[in-house]
Amino acid sequence: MIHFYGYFRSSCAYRCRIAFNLKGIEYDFTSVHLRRNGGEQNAPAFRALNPQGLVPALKAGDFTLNQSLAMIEWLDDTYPDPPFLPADKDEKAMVRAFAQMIACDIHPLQNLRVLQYLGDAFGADQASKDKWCQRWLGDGLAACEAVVAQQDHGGAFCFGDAPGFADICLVPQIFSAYRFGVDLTETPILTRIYETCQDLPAFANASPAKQPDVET
Ligand SMILES: N[C@@H](CCC(=O)N[C@@H](CS)C(=O)NCC(=O)O)C(=O)O
Repeated sequence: MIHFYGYFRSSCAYRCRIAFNLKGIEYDFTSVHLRRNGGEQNAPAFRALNPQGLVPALKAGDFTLNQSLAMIEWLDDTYPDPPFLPADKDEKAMVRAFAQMIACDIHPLQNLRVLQYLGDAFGADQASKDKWCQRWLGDGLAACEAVVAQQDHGGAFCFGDAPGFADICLVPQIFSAYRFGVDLTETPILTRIYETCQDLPAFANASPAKQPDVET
């Protein structure tokens, strides 16, 4: 049985929950509270699992893994059906590039430790932090919209007619964008894909509100 360490509000954990659900894989879950006691992700026991002190992390027998994109690809390799990536090498690279736009270039700027540091080191209040997120998420998602628009878009999802790696990364990022008050009027394709995904149980059941550790 796979053991998954996450947190209801973590968008990287949200990606993995969608991936588990799409594959129909059950897992044991431990909640790592990112704010309690200075952040449980910083406790030595969790750092032994992931020295970065970030969720998610995964354990399968003696095998441990961090980094949500690596985890999603590991799941895809371990349980190939349904596939998350196209077979064609060029298309596969494009989907990975899209996922990395979100995971490498957008998400890190909204991360809890970054926002905490803006407050601690520069005195940024909540309104300033929201403005920071709106700036970087807005810019990043505008670029994602342009990439998806280049697909000559008739498909229901980012790259075609089945949900995959790109959609797994997109949905939590749009969720965060709503949370931080990002103006999404200029990203109609992405928001349409987000809404389409909400109708699928694999995505809907992965939402933060449905997790056992949710807090209101
Ligand atoms: N690139 C990593 C990022 C992981 C990450 O930043 N996780 C966030 C939650 S989404 C976290 O644990 N933040 C805790 C902190 O900032 O202290 C991944 O994709 O797994």
